[in-house]
Amino acid sequence: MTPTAHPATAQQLIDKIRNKTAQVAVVGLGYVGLPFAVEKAKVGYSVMGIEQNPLRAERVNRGDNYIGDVDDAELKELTEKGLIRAVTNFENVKDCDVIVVCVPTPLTKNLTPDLQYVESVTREVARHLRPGQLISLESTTYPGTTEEVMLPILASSGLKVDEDFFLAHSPERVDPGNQRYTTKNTHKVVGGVGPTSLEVAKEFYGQTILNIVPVNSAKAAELTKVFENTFRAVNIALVNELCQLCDRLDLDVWEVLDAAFTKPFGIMPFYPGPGVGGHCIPIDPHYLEWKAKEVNFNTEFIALAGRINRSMPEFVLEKTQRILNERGVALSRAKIVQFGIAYKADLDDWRESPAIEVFELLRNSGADVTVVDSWVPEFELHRESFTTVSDWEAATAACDLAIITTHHKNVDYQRVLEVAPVVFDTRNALKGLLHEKLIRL
Ligand code: SAJ
Repeated sequence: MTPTAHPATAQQLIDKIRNKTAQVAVVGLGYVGLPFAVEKAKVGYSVMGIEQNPLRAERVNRGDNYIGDVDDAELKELTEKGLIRAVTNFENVKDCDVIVVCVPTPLTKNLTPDLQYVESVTREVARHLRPGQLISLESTTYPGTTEEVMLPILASSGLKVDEDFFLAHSPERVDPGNQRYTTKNTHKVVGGVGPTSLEVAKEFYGQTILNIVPVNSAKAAELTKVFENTFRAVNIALVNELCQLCDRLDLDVWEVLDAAFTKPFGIMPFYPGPGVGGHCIPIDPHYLEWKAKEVNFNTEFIALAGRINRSMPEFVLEKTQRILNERGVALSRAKIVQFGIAYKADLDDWRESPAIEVFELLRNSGADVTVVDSWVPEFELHRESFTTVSDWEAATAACDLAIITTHHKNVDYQRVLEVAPVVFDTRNALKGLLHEKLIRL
C-alpha cells in the first residue's frame, strides 16, 4: 500500500522518525519517563531527558539508575554511548523533534486536578516551539486536557496545530514492578489533535512499541486511561466493601473471593487491603469525576469507590482495637510491629501508601509502632522522617500485635506467626493458613 502523502512538514518529521534521526525529549524522568527514554534510546534515538530534579538528572548522566523497572546496565551503556542525557532546563528543546511529557498529575487537597506541572512544561515548550515538532502528553488526566489546556498555550506561539506542529495524547500504561508487561509489549493507545498529528504519533510510538491502538481524538485517549484506572478503583472498592460485610457476617472474605475467582469467565481477581495507594488508582478517577461535573454529571461509582477505599485504614484501626481488646490490651498502650509501608508489594514506593495512614492512625491512638520494611529504609509523614527496621524478631517477640500491611515477598511470614503473640494479616500474606494467632482482614 503506498504510504499516504502527508503535508511536507509532517512528512519530514515522519522520515526523521523512521530513520531514527529524530531527536527525542522526554520531560519528567520518573517511573514512566525513564523507562520510555531507555526504550527509545535502545533503538538508536538520541534522547534528552528534561528533569526538574537536578539530583535525578545528575544520576541519569552518571548512568546511575533509580527506577526499578529500568535495567541498571542498560541505562549505564546508553548513557556512556551518549544516547541518553539529562538536563534541567528547556534551552535545547528547540533541537528536539519529538517531546514526550511524562510529568505528575496530582490532586489538590480537595480532590481536584492539579495541572501545574503540565501547564508549566507546556509554557516552556511553547517558548521554543518551531515547525516540525510533535508534542505528546503521557500523563494521566481528564478528557480535554490536551486540547483545552495544552493547545491554547502552544497555539499562542502563532504556529498552527496539525500543520506546523503536531499534538497527541498517548496515556502511559506502566504497572510498576510488573515483569511481564513492559513499556515495549503493552498496547499503547494514541489519539491526535487532528488526523496528521495522529499519523505522526502512530509512527513515533510504533517504532518501539509492538501494538498501537489509534483512537479518533486526544480526548478519547485521555478518557480510555482514566476509565482503566476507574475500573480498578471500583473493583477494589467492591471487594473492600465485601470485606467489611464479611467481618460482620463472621465469614472469611478471602475464602469467598478465592471460590468466586475459580469461575473461568466473567470475573477477574481483586483483593481487599488496608486501602489504595500509588499515584494512579486513588487519584486518576477523581480527574474524571471533576470533568463530569462540567457537564452536570455525577460519576456515582467514582465517588462511592473513593469513599469505600479511603475508609479502609479506619476499618483496619477499628479491627486492630478489637483484636487487642479481646486479649485485654488497650490500643493506647500497645506495642505493635507493622510489616510493610510501601503502597504495594515488592517495590520501594510509599507515595499515597495506605500503610502510612494505618501507621498514623495507630500512633495517634497511642500505640508504640515499629515499622519493618527493607524496601523502604525511611519514609515521611507530615514532614517528619521515620526509619524502618529490618531485624524484626526481637521486637515481634516482645510486641502485643504484629500487623501485615504490605506483603513484600522478602519476609518469612511463617516465622512472624511463630514469634508474634497475634498476627493481623490485612494482605492475606499467610494465605490458606488457619491458626488461632492469625486473624485476617
Ligand atoms: N490494590 C488492592 N487490591 C487489588 C489491587 C490493588 O488493594 O486487588 C491496591 C494496591 O495494594 C495498591 C493500589 O491498590 O495500594 C494500586 O495498585 P495497582 O497495582 O492497581 O496500581 P499501580 O498504581 O501500581 O499501577 C496501576 C496499574 N496497575 C495495573 O494495571 C495492575 C495500572 O492501573 C496503571 O497502568 C498504573 O496504575 C498507572 O500508572 O496508571
